[in-house]
Amino acid sequence: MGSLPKIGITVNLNTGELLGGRVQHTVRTAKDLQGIFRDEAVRLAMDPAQLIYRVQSFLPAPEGQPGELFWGTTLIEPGVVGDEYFMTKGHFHADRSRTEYYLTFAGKGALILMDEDRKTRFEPMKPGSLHYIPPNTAHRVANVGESLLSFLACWPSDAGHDYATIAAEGFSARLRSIHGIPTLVEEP
Ligand code: PAN
Ligand code: ZN
Repeated sequence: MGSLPKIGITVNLNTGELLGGRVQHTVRTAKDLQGIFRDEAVRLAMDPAQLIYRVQSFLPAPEGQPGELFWGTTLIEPGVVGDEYFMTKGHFHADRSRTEYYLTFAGKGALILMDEDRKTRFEPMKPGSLHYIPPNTAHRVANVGESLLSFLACWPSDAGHDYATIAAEGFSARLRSIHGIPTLVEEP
């Protein structure tokens, strides 16, 4: 593999995939996403091993240590659970002041953002679109296209991940395919 940069990682510019020995891999299948989708019965009827998304990350310091930056590429399969697109769990950063960038490589997506007043909005994602996640903002990504969606994220090493708040309270709105159009629908 020619000459690698010192950290031993290259980015595939078509897909955003990270290549190199220090990349950590996380896989989320249907069985890992209990309570994430609106229609839990549909999720339970799916093959538990159905791949929903993968994360490839480069974490050059212990999580929680201040001053470093982390990189991670997320690859979300196309598909739906009922009328909801395959999507990430979503989280706030444990340190609410910490921000993040997402850069889309491939596919068609939606970055769903909810502030601490529970106001939810989304930004369309397409190859080349750069997104800023402000402080105090929960974030999750849905694949609204028919091919793999991939994006690269960069976030501070002391951001941390608070999944519990979303697990308990969810987002205030869900992105659903209504007549084939991605539409944010307020939760009752
Ligand atoms: C991303 C996310 C990644 C997976 O790297 O962690 O897209 O989403 P979940 O963590 O919600 O499962 C990021 O936002 N890091 O902070
Ligand atoms: Zn994040």
